[in-house]
Amino acid sequence: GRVRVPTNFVTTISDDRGDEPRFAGKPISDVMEKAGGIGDIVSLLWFKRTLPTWATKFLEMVLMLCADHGPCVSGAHNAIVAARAGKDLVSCVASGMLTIGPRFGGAVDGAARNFLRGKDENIPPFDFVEQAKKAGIRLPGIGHRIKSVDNPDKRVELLIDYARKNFPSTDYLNYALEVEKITTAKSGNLILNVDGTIAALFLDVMKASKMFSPAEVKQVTSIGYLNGLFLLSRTIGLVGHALDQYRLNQPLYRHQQTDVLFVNEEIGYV
Ligand code: Q5B
Repeated sequence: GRVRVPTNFVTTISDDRGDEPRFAGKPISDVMEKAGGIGDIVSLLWFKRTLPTWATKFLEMVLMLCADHGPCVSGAHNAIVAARAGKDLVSCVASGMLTIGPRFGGAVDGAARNFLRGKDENIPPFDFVEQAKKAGIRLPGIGHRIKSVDNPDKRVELLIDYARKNFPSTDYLNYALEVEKITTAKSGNLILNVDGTIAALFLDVMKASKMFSPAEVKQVTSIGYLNGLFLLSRTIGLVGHALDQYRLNQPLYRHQQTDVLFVNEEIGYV
């Protein structure tokens, strides 16, 4: 029979060899005719399937709600400093993106893994919190620097409201909210944060859509899909912050010395 020449690359998401590009096997003219929005494109290129509209709309909500959170968060701050150092747009965005990680915006996958384990293994929320405490772990998806029980995060409220109205079930969200009851009893800022809410709700998407095998759920929560949602969304804000600084012709940033505690072993605090 015919033998394929060995290749150096394997790809499974897109193909540009025909008259028009294909996303997950579908010609883009077809995709454009049927797609309601960017959620359908994420669905095809990341998950290689057509998720139901209630799920693609959820993805779009995440992309819109997380696009920016002001100039003071790590990512925006870095992008602004880089822009003021005269760096090009790609460098500014990369500088901001590189701060996305387990403390900032990149806790989504970790939260999904934890809530998946907690809920599927029927770990009582109190024990779930205690186990993390004993292990000295900060629960991913829990806690916020400025948002709290008294200053709730509107993004979280909007996502929960949408899910309650449109998802067939919200078992993982319900579990995460039980965990939040335990953590907020300890401190008002230990709320289910935006990363944790996205995580719990994406677990609900996978369960309620019945389109993911247990092995796929494991893979989705382990290889970075969900942090990708925050990354994709926040890129919009990072571009915006860099352009804003160029537009305002802001000078090189230098941090105020008075805002630094200089510690020297010989002379002590100054
Ligand atoms: N404690 C977020 O901490 C933050 C605990 C905890 C158990 C926890 C912290 C954390 C997990 C990572 C996470 C996503 C660093 C956050 C985001 C996007 C954003 C950002 C924006 C945007 C805040 C004080 C005491 C200590 C800790 C305990 C804290 N967190 N215990 N589980 N998760 N969360 N990140 O306020 O006894 O005093 O030693 O790491 O989910 O990034 O807008 O800013 O859109 O840009 O700095 O929304 O929660 O508090 O670290 O000083 O801790 O609380 O053990 O206890 P803080 P810390 P103790 S959303």
